[in-house]
Formats: sequence, C-alpha cells, structure tokens
Amino acid sequence: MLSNLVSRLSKLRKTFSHTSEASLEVIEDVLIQADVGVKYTSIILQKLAKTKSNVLVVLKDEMIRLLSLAKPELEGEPPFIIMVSGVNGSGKTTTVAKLASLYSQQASVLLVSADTYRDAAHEQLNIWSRRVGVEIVGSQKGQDSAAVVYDAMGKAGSKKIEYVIIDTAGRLHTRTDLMEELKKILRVVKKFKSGGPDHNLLTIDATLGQNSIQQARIFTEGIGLNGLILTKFDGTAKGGAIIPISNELHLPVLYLGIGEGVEDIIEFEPKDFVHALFD
Ligand SMILES: Nc1nc2c(ncn2[C@@H]2O[C@H](COP(=O)(O)OP(=O)(O)OP(=O)(O)O)[C@@H](O)[C@H]2O)c(=O)[nH]1
Ligand SMILES: [Mg+2]
Repeated sequence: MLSNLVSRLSKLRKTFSHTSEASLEVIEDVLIQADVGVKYTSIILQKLAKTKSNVLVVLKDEMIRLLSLAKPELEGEPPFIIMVSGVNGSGKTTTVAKLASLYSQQASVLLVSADTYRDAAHEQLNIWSRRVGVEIVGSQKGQDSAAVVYDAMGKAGSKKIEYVIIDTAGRLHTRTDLMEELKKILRVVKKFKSGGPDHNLLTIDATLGQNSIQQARIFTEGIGLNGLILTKFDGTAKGGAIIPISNELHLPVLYLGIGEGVEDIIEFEPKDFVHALFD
C-alpha cells in the first residue's frame, strides 16, 4: 500500500524532495509550491523557527498533526450508507466503484445510481458494477433520484446488504435547485437511518489545489458532509492543498484517489501519507 502511494505521489514527492536542504527558506518555498497556502505555511514555519530539534522531523510531525482530523466511524447496525457528492467530473462515479471494490472484499455491497441527470450515467455505473461484481440499483435519465434511493434502501433492508454506496449527479455548488435535490435524497436516507448517511462524502479534484475550498464550503453548508475524498492525487504537484482544504472545511480526508483503475484508492492515514512524501 505504502509503496503504491509513494509511486503515485511522484509529482508531489518531487516538490518535497527539496526539503532535504532543510533551510527554512527552502521549506517555505516547497510548501507554497505544493499549495499548502500562506496561512498553513506560516503556521508550520513558526513551529520550525522555534524548534531545537531536527527541522525535518518537526515538519513531518506538524504536517501529520494538521492532517489528523477525527474520522466518522462506521459503527452500529448495517447497512452502512455512503453517499458521494461533488462537482461535475470530480471523480464521484469512479470513486463509488473503487469503494464498492474495497468493501466487497469483506462484505455485501449495493451500488446506487442516483445520477439521473447525465446521459448514460447509469450505464457507466452498470459497467463498474459488473466489473467489480456487486449488485446495483439502476435508474433512468430524468427519474426522481430520491425515489431511486428509496428503492435501494428498501432492497438493502430486505437483502441484508451491509454497504449501500450512492453515486449522485455532478453539480455546481451554485445550482441551488440541485443542492435541494441532494437534501431530498438525504431526507429519504433518514427515513431508513435517522442519522442519515454514515459517510456523507464530497469528492474534490486534487489537481485544483486550494481553488476548490470555496465550492466545497457551499456543499458543506448545504448538506452537512462528514468527510472528503481527494481524487486525482496521482496527477498533481499541488497536493499540499490537502492541508488547507481539510482544515478550512473542518473535515477529515477519508480516502485518496490515486489513479483511474478500480484498485486506485487508498484509505487516508496522515502518517503514511506524510512519510510517503519524504522517505
Ligand atoms: N488520474 C486519475 N483520474 C481519475 C481519478 N478519479 C477519477 N478520475 C478520472 O476523472 C474522470 C471523471 O471521473 P468520474 O468518476 O466520471 O467523475 P464524476 O464526478 O462521476 O463525473 P460526473 O458524473 O460527470 O459529474 C474520469 O476520466 C476518471 O477516470 C483518480 O484518482 N486519478
Ligand atoms: Mg458520475
């Protein structure tokens, strides 16, 4: 897992390789280049300026600290509901397929196609469900997505499914009508599970760096997320933005997408991640 992460983070690792010089000026440059942002770079540098220990050790510790936000656990009775939202093309459908693959190694999984907007959205998820070998509740374009989720929740109950993973339509954070649609889906989930989805997750395209914070904030305010998935981490040198994104939104990162294949997902562990950047 760690070696996989190391190879997929090559772009970001290249930026961080310069920290071996260990001067504060170089480290500052690296953090800014990696899109850690001015605010968090200065928080980190203040720590480094004060330390009498090895600067690199403190840098790693501080990055780990900034990434260690408490994660929502999957506790209690199944089915566990995982819902994935996000802007268009941020990697939702690929991510739900990856999660289905991950969870289906040990448990029963139902994929739910609640993207009833995009042409062939259902077909895309259908292909994934066959490839991964899990059941799917499909939909038609134009159908009421909340009704699709209602059917899926019923099916999950009667078939004793353990993980229900809901793919939703891509939407810009500015489309209030589409944000209402997500709220409607949430209300349906709450009829079956009063706390709502166990994991209410947003996919964020990591190649956009800090630019996605504002749109993510509007999702957070609209639908009360409890975690993030940063996708396309394999293709970015700006992955340091994971620090401001997670801290500004007060949301833990649960997974990283590190490629287009169904196996290309990694459970986010701050220590492994930071060590993979440096070592
Ligand atoms: N390199 C890389 N590509 C990814 C990753 N995740 C998704 N992609 C690619 O990003 C593109 C969009 O992925 P989708 O999963 O269709 O995104 P989506 O959010 O469902 O898109 P819409 O439903 O249209 O909003 C595809 O070409 C994926 O292969 C990742 O972790 N790494
Ligand atoms: Mg999609």
